[in-house]
Amino acid sequence: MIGALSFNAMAAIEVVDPYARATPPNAPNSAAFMTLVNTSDKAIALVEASTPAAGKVELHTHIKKDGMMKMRQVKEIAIEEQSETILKPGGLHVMLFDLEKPLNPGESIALTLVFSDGSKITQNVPIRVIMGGAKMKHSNGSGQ
Ligand SMILES: [Cu+2]
Repeated sequence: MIGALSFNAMAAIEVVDPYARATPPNAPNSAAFMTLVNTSDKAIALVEASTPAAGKVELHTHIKKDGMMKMRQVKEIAIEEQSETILKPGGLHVMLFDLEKPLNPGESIALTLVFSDGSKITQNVPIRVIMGGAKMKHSNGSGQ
């Protein structure tokens, strides 16, 4: 029975219900969200993400500072063993800078996620309208 051994090596992380925020015509940035499920018995971290739809992709979180929610770049997003980490509006997210074109609801983008165990997942991420998050601002944007 050759071949059964390595099958699970790439499946330690499962990407559940991914989605990206739809943008108005001139918005340069957006974000992607999802639930990352770690089915393995060791902690794994999301360390990198990329998509052809954006010029630059970063991993971000929100922190509350002086009563204001601010975004901050993080080196990695940890997913503990036998656990899940939720990326959602107002929390952890995959930040998409310098969009190639507006993200239209009903379309999707290809998002590649790289994990600390060396595995890589490329996922089709549907674009959705997300209410209530339009006030997100970045201090390190291009200013346009
Ligand atoms: Cu962000």
